[in-house]
Amino acid sequence: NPKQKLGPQINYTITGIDAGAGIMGGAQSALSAYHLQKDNWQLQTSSTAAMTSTLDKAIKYKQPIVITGWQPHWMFTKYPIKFLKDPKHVFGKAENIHTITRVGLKKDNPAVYKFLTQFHWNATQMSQIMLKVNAGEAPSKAAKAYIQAHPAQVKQWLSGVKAGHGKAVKFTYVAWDSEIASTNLVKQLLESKGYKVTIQPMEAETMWASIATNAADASVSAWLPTTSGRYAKQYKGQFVDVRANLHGAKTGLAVPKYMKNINSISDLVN
Ligand code: PBE
Repeated sequence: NPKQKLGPQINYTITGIDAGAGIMGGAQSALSAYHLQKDNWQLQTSSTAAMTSTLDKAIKYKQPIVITGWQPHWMFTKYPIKFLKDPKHVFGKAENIHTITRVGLKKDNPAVYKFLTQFHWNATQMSQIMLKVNAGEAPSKAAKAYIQAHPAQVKQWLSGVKAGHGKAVKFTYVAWDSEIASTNLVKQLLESKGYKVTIQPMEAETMWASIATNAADASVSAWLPTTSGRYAKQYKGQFVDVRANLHGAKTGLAVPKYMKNINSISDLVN
């Protein structure tokens, strides 16, 4: 019933993900910036898997739901959902996914560093791996298939990159769907040049710490400037921000498109 107030229908609850995610900090800031706390709106901590499963059920029964949503992610392909407008820019304006390395990598491994300065793609391309992995395919297999299907792009990425002859490279990442796709692709690309690549999933905070302390060489999973902004600030000078490898990422609150009267975070107040 669209005339009914939204809050009571969903217990004033925004369905979120893991507490360590930057988007949860954004959602918490949104609660205060849009004065949602006076109505007792709250942010529920869970996991990406639990959130998307709750979303799946809500959509199935056409029930209202408010989630923490982001792109690139298959939730926007699989479900008819929309971002809520964020006129106060609590979730930032432009967000990109960056490649970062430890400070000494450029000197120790110029070829891999060169490759990292050349590696970039877009959300549509990333989705080709992400959707297959969501459908149950092994990330390494999906990454290999991407490489086979995009020879010209692969040639550019690897242009002038010297062979590794077994040299070890260690990537760290957070096991978000987008980063599972990009990190596995980078692994396959560098392995095709003869590098011995390990990829290690960890919490966001640990990922940044391991780059800053030289425990890992690089990561392609830094969402900046807003989502992981606090880590970039904390470790300023202790990592190298190589480049944005994907432009046009976005985080925010999202709802199913059938919630026609809810288009902005400020609409949650009524
Ligand atoms: N995410 C996916 C992450 C960055 C990538 C939006 C869940 C976060 O909020 O930290």
